[in-house]
Amino acid sequence: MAKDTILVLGALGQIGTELTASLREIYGENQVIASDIADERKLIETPGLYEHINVLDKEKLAYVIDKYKVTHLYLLAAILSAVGETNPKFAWNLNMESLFNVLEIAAEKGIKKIFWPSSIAIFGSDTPKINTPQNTTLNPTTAYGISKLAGEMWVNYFFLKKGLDIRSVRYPGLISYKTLPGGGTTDYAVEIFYAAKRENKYQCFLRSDTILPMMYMPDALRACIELMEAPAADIRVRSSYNIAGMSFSPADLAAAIQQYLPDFSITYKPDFRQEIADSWTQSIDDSQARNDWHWQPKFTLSSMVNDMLENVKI
Ligand code: NAD
Ligand code: AKB
Repeated sequence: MAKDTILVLGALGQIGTELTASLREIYGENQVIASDIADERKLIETPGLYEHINVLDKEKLAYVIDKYKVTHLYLLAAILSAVGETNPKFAWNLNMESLFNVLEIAAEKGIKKIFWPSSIAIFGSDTPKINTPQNTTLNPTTAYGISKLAGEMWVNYFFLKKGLDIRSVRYPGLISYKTLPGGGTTDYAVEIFYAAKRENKYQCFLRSDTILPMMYMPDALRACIELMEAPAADIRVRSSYNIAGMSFSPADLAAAIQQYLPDFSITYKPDFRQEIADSWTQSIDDSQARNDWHWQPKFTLSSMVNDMLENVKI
Protein backbone atom coordinates (compact mmCIF):
# COMPACT_ATOMS: atom_id res chain seq x y z
CA MET A 1 0.00 0.00 0.00
CA ALA A 2 1.33 3.49 -0.88
CA LYS A 3 2.55 5.51 2.09
CA ASP A 4 0.68 8.62 3.16
CA THR A 5 2.22 11.90 1.96
CA ILE A 6 1.83 15.14 3.87
CA LEU A 7 1.93 18.69 2.49
CA VAL A 8 2.40 21.52 5.01
CA LEU A 9 1.26 24.94 3.72
CA GLY A 10 2.81 27.90 5.55
CA ALA A 11 5.61 25.66 6.85
CA LEU A 12 8.07 28.46 7.61
CA GLY A 13 6.01 30.13 10.36
CA GLN A 14 6.02 29.77 14.13
CA ILE A 15 4.04 26.51 14.14
CA GLY A 16 5.03 25.23 10.70
CA THR A 17 8.79 25.05 11.26
CA GLU A 18 8.35 22.88 14.35
CA LEU A 19 5.36 20.90 13.11
CA THR A 20 7.17 20.01 9.89
CA ALA A 21 10.12 18.71 11.94
CA SER A 22 7.81 16.66 14.20
CA LEU A 23 5.88 15.22 11.25
CA ARG A 24 9.14 14.28 9.51
CA GLU A 25 10.31 12.51 12.64
CA ILE A 26 7.08 10.51 12.84
CA TYR A 27 6.26 9.82 9.19
CA GLY A 28 9.70 10.06 7.53
CA GLU A 29 11.66 12.84 5.86
CA ASN A 30 10.48 12.00 2.35
CA GLN A 31 6.82 11.78 3.30
CA VAL A 32 6.50 15.41 4.42
CA ILE A 33 6.72 18.27 1.92
CA ALA A 34 7.20 21.74 3.38
CA SER A 35 5.86 24.72 1.45
CA ASP A 36 5.55 28.44 1.96
CA ILE A 37 5.46 31.72 0.06
CA ALA A 38 8.70 32.67 1.83
CA ASP A 39 12.27 31.69 1.09
CA GLU A 40 13.05 28.03 1.82
CA ARG A 41 16.40 28.97 3.38
CA LYS A 42 14.44 29.99 6.49
CA LEU A 43 13.77 26.28 7.10
CA ILE A 44 17.16 25.66 8.65
CA GLU A 45 16.43 22.80 11.00
CA THR A 46 14.46 20.42 8.83
CA PRO A 47 16.10 19.52 5.53
CA GLY A 48 13.72 17.74 3.20
CA LEU A 49 11.36 18.31 0.30
CA TYR A 50 10.34 21.93 -0.23
CA GLU A 51 7.97 23.59 -2.71
CA HIS A 52 7.36 27.30 -3.10
CA ILE A 53 3.55 27.63 -2.90
CA ASN A 54 1.41 30.73 -2.58
CA VAL A 55 -1.80 29.30 -1.10
CA LEU A 56 -3.77 31.75 -3.22
CA ASP A 57 -2.42 30.05 -6.35
CA LYS A 58 -4.91 27.19 -6.65
CA GLU A 59 -3.35 25.79 -9.83
CA LYS A 60 0.12 25.46 -8.27
CA LEU A 61 -1.40 23.92 -5.15
CA ALA A 62 -3.26 21.32 -7.22
CA TYR A 63 -0.11 20.66 -9.28
CA VAL A 64 2.03 19.96 -6.18
CA ILE A 65 -0.67 17.72 -4.68
CA ASP A 66 -0.70 15.65 -7.90
CA LYS A 67 3.10 15.66 -8.24
CA TYR A 68 3.63 14.05 -4.82
CA LYS A 69 0.28 12.19 -4.59
CA VAL A 70 -0.44 14.11 -1.38
CA THR A 71 -2.89 12.42 1.02
CA HIS A 72 -2.79 14.79 4.05
CA LEU A 73 -2.82 18.61 4.17
CA TYR A 74 -1.87 20.96 7.01
CA LEU A 75 -2.94 24.54 6.25
CA LEU A 76 -0.97 26.96 8.43
CA ALA A 77 -0.64 29.97 6.13
CA ALA A 78 -2.61 32.89 7.57
CA ILE A 79 -2.50 36.52 8.68
CA LEU A 80 -2.71 36.74 12.48
CA SER A 81 -4.63 39.20 14.67
CA ALA A 82 -2.37 42.24 14.99
CA VAL A 83 -1.15 42.30 11.39
CA GLY A 84 -4.74 41.56 10.33
CA GLU A 85 -5.97 44.81 11.88
CA THR A 86 -3.51 46.80 9.75
CA ASN A 87 -5.17 45.44 6.59
CA PRO A 88 -8.46 43.71 7.43
CA LYS A 89 -9.52 43.03 3.84
CA PHE A 90 -6.19 41.39 3.02
CA ALA A 91 -6.43 39.25 6.18
CA TRP A 92 -9.97 38.17 5.25
CA ASN A 93 -8.99 37.43 1.63
CA LEU A 94 -5.88 35.43 2.50
CA ASN A 95 -7.39 33.48 5.39
CA MET A 96 -10.62 32.63 3.56
CA GLU A 97 -9.33 32.06 0.02
CA SER A 98 -6.52 29.80 1.23
CA LEU A 99 -9.04 27.71 3.16
CA PHE A 100 -11.44 27.54 0.22
CA ASN A 101 -8.66 26.52 -2.16
CA VAL A 102 -7.66 23.72 0.21
CA LEU A 103 -11.23 22.55 0.84
CA GLU A 104 -12.23 22.52 -2.84
CA ILE A 105 -9.06 20.77 -4.01
CA ALA A 106 -9.28 18.29 -1.12
CA ALA A 107 -12.87 17.41 -2.01
CA GLU A 108 -11.98 17.06 -5.71
CA LYS A 109 -8.86 14.95 -5.15
CA GLY A 110 -10.06 12.83 -2.23
CA ILE A 111 -7.50 14.08 0.31
CA LYS A 112 -7.71 11.78 3.36
CA LYS A 113 -7.24 14.27 6.22
CA ILE A 114 -6.80 18.01 6.69
CA PHE A 115 -5.59 20.03 9.68
CA TRP A 116 -6.59 23.69 9.88
CA PRO A 117 -6.13 25.63 13.12
CA SER A 118 -8.66 28.08 14.47
CA SER A 119 -7.92 30.44 17.38
CA ILE A 120 -9.21 31.90 20.62
CA ALA A 121 -9.72 34.99 18.42
CA ILE A 122 -13.19 33.64 17.55
CA PHE A 123 -14.33 34.77 21.01
CA GLY A 124 -15.63 38.31 21.58
CA SER A 125 -16.29 40.72 24.44
CA ASP A 126 -19.64 39.11 25.24
CA THR A 127 -18.23 35.56 25.46
CA PRO A 128 -17.95 34.24 29.05
CA LYS A 129 -14.34 35.10 29.95
CA ILE A 130 -13.57 32.39 32.49
CA ASN A 131 -13.61 28.72 31.51
CA THR A 132 -15.03 29.64 28.11
CA PRO A 133 -17.23 26.72 26.99
CA GLN A 134 -16.90 24.81 23.73
CA ASN A 135 -20.28 26.09 22.56
CA THR A 136 -20.83 29.71 23.48
CA THR A 137 -21.55 33.24 22.24
CA LEU A 138 -19.21 34.03 19.33
CA ASN A 139 -19.02 37.68 18.24
CA PRO A 140 -15.37 38.32 17.29
CA THR A 141 -14.39 41.93 16.58
CA THR A 142 -11.11 41.46 14.67
CA ALA A 143 -10.73 40.67 10.97
CA TYR A 144 -8.66 37.64 12.01
CA GLY A 145 -11.32 36.40 14.46
CA ILE A 146 -14.08 36.87 11.89
CA SER A 147 -12.09 34.87 9.33
CA LYS A 148 -11.44 32.07 11.87
CA LEU A 149 -15.10 31.88 12.88
CA ALA A 150 -16.22 31.76 9.23
CA GLY A 151 -13.51 29.13 8.65
CA GLU A 152 -14.89 26.97 11.46
CA MET A 153 -18.32 27.06 9.83
CA TRP A 154 -16.88 26.15 6.42
CA VAL A 155 -14.80 23.21 7.64
CA ASN A 156 -17.90 21.85 9.34
CA TYR A 157 -19.84 22.42 6.10
CA PHE A 158 -17.29 20.50 4.01
CA PHE A 159 -17.36 17.67 6.56
CA LEU A 160 -21.15 17.48 6.40
CA LYS A 161 -21.66 18.03 2.67
CA LYS A 162 -18.52 16.54 1.13
CA GLY A 163 -17.43 14.05 3.78
CA LEU A 164 -14.00 15.69 4.20
CA ASP A 165 -12.12 14.61 7.32
CA ILE A 166 -11.01 18.04 8.56
CA ARG A 167 -9.77 18.45 12.12
CA SER A 168 -9.18 21.65 14.02
CA VAL A 169 -8.25 23.15 17.38
CA ARG A 170 -8.72 26.70 18.66
CA TYR A 171 -5.13 27.42 19.58
CA PRO A 172 -4.46 29.86 22.41
CA GLY A 173 -1.42 32.18 22.15
CA LEU A 174 1.61 29.99 21.41
CA ILE A 175 4.99 30.36 23.08
CA SER A 176 8.12 28.93 21.47
CA TYR A 177 11.84 29.59 20.96
CA LYS A 178 12.59 28.18 17.51
CA THR A 179 10.71 30.57 15.20
CA LEU A 180 9.44 34.02 16.15
CA PRO A 181 5.67 34.59 16.07
CA GLY A 182 4.19 36.17 12.96
CA GLY A 183 2.22 39.22 14.15
CA GLY A 184 -0.30 38.27 16.82
CA THR A 185 -1.57 39.89 20.01
CA THR A 186 -0.01 37.20 22.21
CA ASP A 187 3.49 37.75 20.73
CA TYR A 188 4.56 39.65 23.86
CA ALA A 189 4.80 36.31 25.68
CA VAL A 190 7.65 35.31 23.33
CA GLU A 191 9.31 38.74 22.92
CA ILE A 192 9.64 39.07 26.68
CA PHE A 193 12.11 36.14 26.87
CA TYR A 194 14.44 37.62 24.25
CA ALA A 195 14.31 41.03 25.97
CA ALA A 196 14.90 39.43 29.38
CA LYS A 197 18.00 37.60 28.17
CA ARG A 198 19.30 40.51 26.08
CA GLU A 199 18.62 43.50 28.35
CA ASN A 200 17.01 42.20 31.53
CA LYS A 201 14.00 44.45 30.86
CA TYR A 202 10.93 44.55 28.64
CA GLN A 203 8.32 47.10 27.60
CA CYS A 204 5.03 45.26 27.16
CA PHE A 205 2.39 46.36 24.65
CA LEU A 206 -0.42 44.98 26.85
CA ARG A 207 -1.56 46.12 30.31
CA SER A 208 -0.07 44.29 33.29
CA ASP A 209 -3.36 42.56 34.22
CA THR A 210 -4.36 41.28 30.76
CA ILE A 211 -4.96 37.56 31.33
CA LEU A 212 -5.01 35.44 28.16
CA PRO A 213 -5.06 31.70 27.38
CA MET A 214 -1.61 30.51 26.28
CA MET A 215 0.15 27.24 25.42
CA TYR A 216 3.73 26.07 25.09
CA MET A 217 4.68 24.82 21.61
CA PRO A 218 5.42 21.17 22.57
CA ASP A 219 1.82 20.90 23.84
CA ALA A 220 0.49 22.64 20.71
CA LEU A 221 2.33 20.20 18.42
CA ARG A 222 1.15 17.22 20.42
CA ALA A 223 -2.46 18.48 20.27
CA CYS A 224 -2.26 18.62 16.48
CA ILE A 225 -0.63 15.22 16.11
CA GLU A 226 -2.93 13.47 18.60
CA LEU A 227 -6.04 15.00 17.06
CA MET A 228 -4.93 13.94 13.57
CA GLU A 229 -4.21 10.38 14.76
CA ALA A 230 -7.47 9.94 16.70
CA PRO A 231 -10.07 7.58 15.21
CA ALA A 232 -12.56 9.56 13.09
CA ALA A 233 -15.46 8.21 15.17
CA ASP A 234 -14.03 9.95 18.28
CA ILE A 235 -14.05 13.40 16.65
CA ARG A 236 -17.42 14.79 17.66
CA VAL A 237 -16.61 18.47 17.03
CA ARG A 238 -16.18 19.21 13.34
CA SER A 239 -15.86 22.97 13.64
CA SER A 240 -12.92 23.32 16.05
CA TYR A 241 -12.01 22.10 19.54
CA ASN A 242 -11.32 24.33 22.55
CA ILE A 243 -7.92 23.38 23.98
CA ALA A 244 -6.28 24.92 27.04
CA GLY A 245 -2.71 25.08 28.28
CA MET A 246 -2.22 27.84 30.86
CA SER A 247 -3.55 31.34 31.53
CA PHE A 248 -1.51 34.30 32.76
CA SER A 249 -1.10 38.08 32.57
CA PRO A 250 2.09 39.96 31.62
CA ALA A 251 2.60 40.65 35.35
CA ASP A 252 2.32 36.91 36.15
CA LEU A 253 4.81 36.09 33.39
CA ALA A 254 7.25 38.78 34.55
CA ALA A 255 7.05 37.42 38.12
CA ALA A 256 7.75 33.89 36.86
CA ILE A 257 10.79 35.16 34.91
CA GLN A 258 12.00 37.02 38.04
CA GLN A 259 12.23 33.66 39.82
CA TYR A 260 15.22 32.99 37.54
CA LEU A 261 16.34 36.58 36.75
CA PRO A 262 15.62 38.57 39.94
CA ASP A 263 16.70 41.91 38.37
CA PHE A 264 14.40 41.56 35.35
CA SER A 265 12.03 44.55 35.09
CA ILE A 266 8.92 45.19 33.03
CA THR A 267 7.11 48.39 32.01
CA TYR A 268 3.79 48.71 30.21
CA LYS A 269 2.85 50.81 27.19
CA PRO A 270 -0.41 49.39 25.81
CA ASP A 271 -1.04 49.97 22.08
CA PHE A 272 -3.81 48.94 19.64
CA ARG A 273 -3.29 45.29 20.58
CA GLN A 274 -4.80 45.97 24.03
CA GLU A 275 -8.26 46.33 22.50
CA ILE A 276 -7.83 43.00 20.70
CA ALA A 277 -6.69 41.26 23.90
CA ASP A 278 -9.59 42.80 25.86
CA SER A 279 -12.04 41.25 23.39
CA TRP A 280 -10.72 37.72 24.01
CA THR A 281 -11.35 35.42 26.95
CA GLN A 282 -9.06 34.49 29.85
CA SER A 283 -9.33 30.73 30.31
CA ILE A 284 -10.72 27.86 28.28
CA ASP A 285 -12.89 24.84 29.12
CA ASP A 286 -11.38 22.05 27.03
CA SER A 287 -13.33 19.15 28.55
CA GLN A 288 -14.79 18.12 25.17
CA ALA A 289 -11.27 17.63 23.72
CA ARG A 290 -10.23 15.78 26.89
CA ASN A 291 -13.24 13.47 26.59
CA ASP A 292 -13.18 12.89 22.83
CA TRP A 293 -9.48 12.37 22.07
CA HIS A 294 -7.93 12.43 25.55
CA TRP A 295 -6.28 15.86 25.23
CA GLN A 296 -4.09 16.74 28.21
CA PRO A 297 -1.62 19.66 28.36
CA LYS A 298 1.71 19.05 30.10
CA PHE A 299 3.34 22.47 30.53
CA THR A 300 2.50 24.94 33.30
CA LEU A 301 3.57 28.59 33.48
CA SER A 302 6.57 27.69 35.62
CA SER A 303 7.79 24.69 33.55
CA MET A 304 7.33 26.71 30.34
CA VAL A 305 9.35 29.67 31.71
CA ASN A 306 12.11 27.33 32.85
CA ASP A 307 12.33 25.69 29.41
CA MET A 308 12.15 29.00 27.50
CA LEU A 309 14.94 30.59 29.54
CA GLU A 310 17.11 27.53 28.96
CA ASN A 311 16.52 27.46 25.22
CA VAL A 312 16.04 31.03 23.94
CA LYS A 313 19.18 31.97 21.98
CA ILE A 314 20.03 35.66 21.58
P1 NAD B 1 3.01 32.52 11.18
O1 NAD B 1 2.58 33.90 10.79
O2 NAD B 1 4.16 32.36 12.07
O3 NAD B 1 3.28 31.67 9.87
C1 NAD B 1 2.45 31.71 8.75
C2 NAD B 1 3.25 31.27 7.55
O4 NAD B 1 2.40 31.39 6.41
C3 NAD B 1 4.49 32.16 7.28
O5 NAD B 1 5.65 31.37 7.13
C4 NAD B 1 4.14 32.88 5.98
O6 NAD B 1 5.27 33.10 5.14
C5 NAD B 1 3.16 31.90 5.36
N1 NAD B 1 2.29 32.53 4.39
C6 NAD B 1 1.71 33.75 4.46
N2 NAD B 1 1.02 34.00 3.34
C7 NAD B 1 1.17 32.92 2.55
C8 NAD B 1 0.70 32.58 1.26
N3 NAD B 1 -0.06 33.41 0.55
N4 NAD B 1 1.03 31.38 0.75
C9 NAD B 1 1.81 30.51 1.47
N5 NAD B 1 2.30 30.79 2.68
C10 NAD B 1 1.97 31.97 3.21
O7 NAD B 1 1.72 31.81 11.78
P2 NAD B 1 1.69 30.64 12.85
O8 NAD B 1 1.75 31.26 14.18
O9 NAD B 1 2.62 29.57 12.48
O10 NAD B 1 0.17 30.17 12.66
C11 NAD B 1 -0.18 29.07 11.85
C12 NAD B 1 -1.69 28.88 11.95
O11 NAD B 1 -2.03 28.69 13.33
C13 NAD B 1 -2.51 30.10 11.50
O12 NAD B 1 -3.70 29.66 10.91
C14 NAD B 1 -2.83 30.81 12.78
O13 NAD B 1 -4.02 31.55 12.68
C15 NAD B 1 -3.01 29.64 13.73
N6 NAD B 1 -2.83 30.03 15.12
C16 NAD B 1 -1.60 30.42 15.58
C17 NAD B 1 -1.46 30.82 16.91
C18 NAD B 1 -0.14 31.27 17.46
O14 NAD B 1 -0.10 31.76 18.61
N7 NAD B 1 0.96 31.12 16.73
C19 NAD B 1 -2.59 30.80 17.77
C20 NAD B 1 -3.83 30.44 17.24
C21 NAD B 1 -3.93 30.02 15.93
C1 AKB C 1 -2.71 36.01 17.79
O1 AKB C 1 -2.38 36.62 18.83
O2 AKB C 1 -3.21 36.54 16.80
C2 AKB C 1 -2.51 34.52 17.77
C3 AKB C 1 -3.76 33.82 18.14
C4 AKB C 1 -4.14 33.69 19.55
O3 AKB C 1 -4.49 33.39 17.28
N1 AKB C 1 -1.42 34.18 18.63
